[in-house]
Amino acid sequence: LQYQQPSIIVGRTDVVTVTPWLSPVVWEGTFNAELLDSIYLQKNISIAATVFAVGKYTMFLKDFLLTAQQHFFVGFHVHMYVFTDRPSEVPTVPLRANWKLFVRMVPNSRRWQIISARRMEIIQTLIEDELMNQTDYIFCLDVDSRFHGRWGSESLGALVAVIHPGYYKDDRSRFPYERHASSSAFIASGQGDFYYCGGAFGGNVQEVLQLTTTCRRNYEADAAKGIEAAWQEESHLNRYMWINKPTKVLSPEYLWQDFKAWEPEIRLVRFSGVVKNYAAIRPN
Ligand code: UD2
Repeated sequence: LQYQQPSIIVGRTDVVTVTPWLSPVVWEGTFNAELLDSIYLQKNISIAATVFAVGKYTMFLKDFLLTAQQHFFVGFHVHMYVFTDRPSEVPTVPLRANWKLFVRMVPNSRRWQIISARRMEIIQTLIEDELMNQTDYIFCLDVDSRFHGRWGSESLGALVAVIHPGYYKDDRSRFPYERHASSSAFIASGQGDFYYCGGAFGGNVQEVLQLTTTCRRNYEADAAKGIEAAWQEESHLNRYMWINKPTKVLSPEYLWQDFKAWEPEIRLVRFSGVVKNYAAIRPN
């Protein structure tokens, strides 16, 4: 493979590309996609992805799946797991040769907070029952989103978190972490690293099993005491990622929001949340 000589002195200087604990932060312009693909394709890895479409959220599946076909791990073995209570509303989309799509039933709930938070438990069970020793990596994604650009092997790591597009320039005292000390998702003002998205995270299946098991246990322990963290499983994920530092951090290119104008450091939006009418689509 012929590729451009890497430089040790010339690179992006407008953004931080490594965390203080020495994990890479992935931005456009920091990696060679062809080189990375050639390394990972030789390993013959498989990637699972989970997406939940419960209730009216099935309306987002078509765009999500169609754009994933174009941009998500193109050339790799991808197993996409769709969890829904309305399997008849899962659209038929033409799949790439090395793609498989699995549709799994999950119950609906009267509260959207529970639908969102229970994803941790369901992903834990999926890994324990089916993916362990079968799949290498897993990414867990929000369905009300679409791909616009490459999301591929540059995102692979043991434990992968995405910087939330809404807070990455803020002081950590302003992050919407859970601030009540009674919750197991608590992070005090003056603590924490970044604010990470609940809508996209991943890693190898062993690490994501640890993450989902811990977040589920903490969420349920809180619920038994009548406590719900400010942003449900996203709060528990943030606490987990603060204690167990991600080994790879994806820039907000990996989960932008369509209502936000691009900032100067954003050269490419790869995946973004669509604008949605919460009142019309959530159960309450
Ligand atoms: C944020 C997070 C989301 C979650 C939530 C807190 C991002 C971009 N989004 O988004 O991941 O942490 O805060 O709970 O970081 N869902 C259904 N049916 C429903 C409701 C939810 O299928 O009726 C699923 C669906 O996959 C959706 C996800 O749960 O993408 C998150 O729900 P949301 O998109 O309504 O949450 P939102 O936008 O507040």
